[in-house]
Amino acid sequence: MFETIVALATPMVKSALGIIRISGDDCFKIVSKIFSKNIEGVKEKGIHYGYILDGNKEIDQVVLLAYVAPHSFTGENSVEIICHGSVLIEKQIIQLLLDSGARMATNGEFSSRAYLNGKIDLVQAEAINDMINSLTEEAKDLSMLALKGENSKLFKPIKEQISEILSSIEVNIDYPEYEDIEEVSKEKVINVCSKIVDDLKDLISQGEKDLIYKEGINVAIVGEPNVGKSSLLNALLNEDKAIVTPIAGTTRDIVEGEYSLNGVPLHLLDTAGLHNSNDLVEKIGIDKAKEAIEKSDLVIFLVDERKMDDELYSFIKDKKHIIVHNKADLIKDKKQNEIYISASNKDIKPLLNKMKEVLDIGDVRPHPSFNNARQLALLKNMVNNLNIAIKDAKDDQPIDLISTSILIAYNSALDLLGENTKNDLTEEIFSRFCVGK
Ligand SMILES: Nc1nc2c(ncn2[C@@H]2O[C@H](COP(=O)(O)OP(=O)(O)O)[C@@H](O)[C@H]2O)c(=O)[nH]1
Ligand SMILES: [Mg+2]
Repeated sequence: MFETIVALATPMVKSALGIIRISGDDCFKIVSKIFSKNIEGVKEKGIHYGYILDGNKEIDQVVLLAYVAPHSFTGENSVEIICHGSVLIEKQIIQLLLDSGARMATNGEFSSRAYLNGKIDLVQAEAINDMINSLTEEAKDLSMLALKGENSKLFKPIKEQISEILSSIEVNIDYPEYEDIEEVSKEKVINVCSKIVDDLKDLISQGEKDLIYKEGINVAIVGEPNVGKSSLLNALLNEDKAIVTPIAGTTRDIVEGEYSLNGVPLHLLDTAGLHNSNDLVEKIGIDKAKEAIEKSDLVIFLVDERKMDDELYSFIKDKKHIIVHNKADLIKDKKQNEIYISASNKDIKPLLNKMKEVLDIGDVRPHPSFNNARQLALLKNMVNNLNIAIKDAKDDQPIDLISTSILIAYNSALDLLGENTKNDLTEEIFSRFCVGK
């Protein structure tokens, strides 16, 4: 029994059209109460044109899409009302639906229904959320593959292998008297589990690499006053976002910007030049610069034709960093293997190439990967437990002890795809979704 839920699927702002979604057992009955046509008996999905009514009063002229279970996103009877994009109309229609027996959907409840009704697995459900939150096209392409089920397809054979070795051990434990059942040797356990661990490790390293497409990287641009930090930010953003002047100490607050490096979102932080200052505002800016360095994953340490300040360098040398010489146009003696750019001339390619090298960013072709924290933690849990099983087998421990670790790994495999129905877990996942999705 699924209650009928309603939510606005589009943002609540003035727009050409708005979409209101309704799903649940009484969906058609409830909608019929406020629609100029009775759609209670529809047997096939269809488009209906008519009026939303409050008693006899016409509220809006709408197009209504009716989806008959199980052929809908949620797997239930569902309706999408396409109304005019007035906030007032949208609120009125939703209120009428609530008065007629529907209730407001919670975050991600439509996707959660799709999962509970077996339309998608948990990895696919997460992909929908990831897709909506993607910052770059590449990140979106990765999520699209997961949504299509490619990730799950990649993982299922691994899950099967864990299940097979586990069940062959358990048969041995449960029916030791049957002689025709082949005994599972510890050597076989070691071989099979080692192979699975290798496959899992490949998935983990790929997923961890792809995490950066979703989460992005904080890059702080750091250096003495006037080396051209703000000019570099502007060159990367291709706009005059930060103020550039020949006056040292121009940048006081942090100026931020987003740059897509082959699809990896870089959160750029242009900082105040680091030096000893007596100006209060500039001092605060310098403290903020230090904070930005702390939270950055990569520091671009900018120097110009002047001598590099070693004291300043010692401040960032333990972070992942790239030393870049700016104002290449003014530098005569260029050293080999050093990076020279000219920010004000937008000549920054050598820096982009170096960043790709340091961050290991190639030209990505979309490929299935498990790249969120939940998925990676479960894959690692499987590796840990299979490694325990391997070690126990090598130490000639009893087979039932070995099977305990494999069972834990198998449960994690089920959790990954959401086949282990634990509501607390799924509620937590879907709460991160938007309402209406
Ligand atoms: N010749 C030359 N001047 C530059 C270059 N990049 C920046 N500048 C100049 O250096 C000065 C300081 O630049 P700015 O970006 O404000 O430096 P910041 O204090 O590090 O943010 C400005 O006058 C810029 O026009 C460059 O590549 N070549
Ligand atoms: Mg500046």
